[in-house]
Amino acid sequence: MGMKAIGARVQRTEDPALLSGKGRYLDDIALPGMLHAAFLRSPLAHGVIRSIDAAPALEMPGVHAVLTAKDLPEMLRSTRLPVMGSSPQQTSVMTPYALAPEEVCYVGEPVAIVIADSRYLAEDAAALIAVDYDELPAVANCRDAVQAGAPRTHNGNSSNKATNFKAIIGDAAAAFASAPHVFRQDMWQHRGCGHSIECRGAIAEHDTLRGGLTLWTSTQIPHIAKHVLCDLLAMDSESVRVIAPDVGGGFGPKAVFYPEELVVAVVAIRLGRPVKWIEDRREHFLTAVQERDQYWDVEIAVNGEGRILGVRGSMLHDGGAYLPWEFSLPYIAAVTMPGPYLLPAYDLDVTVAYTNLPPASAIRGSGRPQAVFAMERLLDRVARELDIDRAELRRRNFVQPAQMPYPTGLTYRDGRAVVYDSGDYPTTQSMALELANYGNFAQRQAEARAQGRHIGIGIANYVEGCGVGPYEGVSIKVLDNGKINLRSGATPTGQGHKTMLAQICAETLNVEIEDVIVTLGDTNAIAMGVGTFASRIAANAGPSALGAAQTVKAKILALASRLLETPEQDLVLDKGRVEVTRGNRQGMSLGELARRAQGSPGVSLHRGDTPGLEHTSYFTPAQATWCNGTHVVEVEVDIATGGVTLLDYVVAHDCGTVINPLIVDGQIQGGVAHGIGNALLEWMAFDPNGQPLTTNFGEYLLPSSTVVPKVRIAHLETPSPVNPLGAKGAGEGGTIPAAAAIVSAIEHALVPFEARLNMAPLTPETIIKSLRQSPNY
Ligand code: MCN
Repeated sequence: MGMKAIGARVQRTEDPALLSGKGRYLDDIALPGMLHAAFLRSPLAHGVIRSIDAAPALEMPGVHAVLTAKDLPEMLRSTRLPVMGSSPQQTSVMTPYALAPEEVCYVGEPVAIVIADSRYLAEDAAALIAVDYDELPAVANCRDAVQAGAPRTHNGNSSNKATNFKAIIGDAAAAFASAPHVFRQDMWQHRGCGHSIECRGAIAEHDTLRGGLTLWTSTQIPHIAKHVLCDLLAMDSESVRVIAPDVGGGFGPKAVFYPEELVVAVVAIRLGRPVKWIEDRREHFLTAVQERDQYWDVEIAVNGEGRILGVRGSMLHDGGAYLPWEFSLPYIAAVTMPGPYLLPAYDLDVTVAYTNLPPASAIRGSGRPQAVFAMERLLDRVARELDIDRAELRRRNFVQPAQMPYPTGLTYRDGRAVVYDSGDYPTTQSMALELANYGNFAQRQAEARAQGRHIGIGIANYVEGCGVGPYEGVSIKVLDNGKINLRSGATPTGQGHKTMLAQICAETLNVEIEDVIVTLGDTNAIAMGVGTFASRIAANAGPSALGAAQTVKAKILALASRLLETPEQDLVLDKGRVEVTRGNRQGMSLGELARRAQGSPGVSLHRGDTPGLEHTSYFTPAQATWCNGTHVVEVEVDIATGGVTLLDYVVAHDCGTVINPLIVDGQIQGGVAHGIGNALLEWMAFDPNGQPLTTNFGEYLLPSSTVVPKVRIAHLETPSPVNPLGAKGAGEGGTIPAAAAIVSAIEHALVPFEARLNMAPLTPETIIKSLRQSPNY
């Protein structure tokens, strides 16, 4: 009998080691002769470097080198880092140099690296380097950046606008001209960071005999990192190996290859000794990518029943000083805005502005939380103005399951149509409402109000184009001892990929999950890989694991059939053995078969056979697959303090075939925690000169266990037709609509005060400020 592992609540096999201190994170790695690095960083948000005097640092005992931009190889002095996933030549936007050669464009930009016997010495020496800057005016807000006469964020740039584009469906002007109701709203979400437990870090070792470079880095994208290193160091791909050891969280910021990773590699090659750099939390606040600053000014046109006729307006995106993933975030936001709703007309004008703030790139959700916030806040406005229940209004506007696959009318940047592959949005919402007891909330609210308590309920729906290509691969090999080796470019940062991939392999080959040995996050493990972001691993590596395991199974059965002189249909693969189902059930173990498949010296293999029981499969999806969900949240607002308590949090979620419900539940719970931070707490503040004001966890608040409720989760499984597993993504759906749902709930709690809340995070001060505008307060 086959074992059922796909869909089972399998405990994560990686956890016992990680939870008992046996994980191997970057800082656990110590190499013989290893030196330590510290970076000297710009104290200015914008300035020109006049001179650097590193002599006092170099004179310090224990200091081995100080490198500034002019000490780097010529290529790195003149070449900016590539946009992720492209080659350097394709870079059309501002990206950083390895070390700032002349101009610094945000506080924290690396200016020099010091290498010493210890990190302590390196830090002390860095403090001795004298840099003479000419300070230039800084732009600390994207709204300021696009004003006429604003100072330039980068010398030589003719404009602070990085790009301007439109997202268009149908004829918005016509839709608005004849619309019975039009409501306009501006909205804003503020900057935060990912704040994984483990900050960034890199160790580089140059093997002087082999000429090879190994970079251990706390990254989500080892294969992309390898490409960048090969390009910028002019090394061939056989000479560079990138390894992500255990990674203590990524959340987006580790899906960028940073200058520090490159510079650490350069010095390791230069000095012929391994070099380690571990980012501290303050550096993480200053220099890891951040996002969410977007200003939306949009209006919605609806008919008398609240059916959407069109949405139009503008969005301004803060790109920060550099754009490591070019315009991905604002594009994703623009394409996500229609959500699960029928939107006949749409005209969004998007501007991306540079500022003198840390570079903006994906944080869990990647532009989608802002778009969902904009759409859901507009719908709440319509519901209020037309006095329609918020859930009912949404129900009237859903794309229906029978309309799938549904082309939204939008296109991606490469011209391909945006098509929702599958999903049942009305059912997802109904499941959430039922679980949340939405039907009798009015009664509960009335009772609470009678007691002087202000409770409210909020709803938000989302769709997410996830599982994007181009591919992710999986190699599966039967080892001589019968165990199975699985290798992939998937690079977990907490998602449980080892368990998930082992489940698929174990079910297909009918072996125990523990017998699948998984190697991930190492460019030597598999030739090609892409990495972990965009909730793409389940939908890319998952089908690859299935494909590779199915091919290996076919090889096993074909070989066993020949060796056992039995037709394949009379064989069964079970518990690591192939057995004949009839007679004396003779058979062979997988280990014996693996050895036979490798052949013997001098003996020809069977004609047409390839040696070994192994196969590599790269699944290449034809398009993104679209997961969806509904969040319903209940809050209580203390109108004296502006404090918000989350009383209940419900998520109904559809990520297609759920490979491991335990992991998906964990992903949703963690994602919601992240969304709660975005909704209520996480505020990366800068002064008007671009100086960061929140650089520790006393100033920048993360949600703790006392804030985050246990999320109650319902699963709907609408399998995706895009991949043979039917899987869609689950890694970001917890975060994407959270701020929209929570702000909706707070506004609902404050209906007696007619509070209008259109930004996140909503701090107690903001809530009180809004309440004070009410004559009822
Ligand atoms: N899964 C499943 N069935 C599905 C979909 C997913 O069982 N149909 C499970 C799989 O086990 C998979 C996990 O959920 O390992 C997440 O899968 P997927 O949605 O494909 O997301 P990725 O593996 O590509 O992970 C990336 C995603 C992103 S973009 C961010 S940001 C994020 C996240 O995952 N960062 C995380 N989850 C995180 N979780 C932790 N603990 N730490 C982070 O840094």
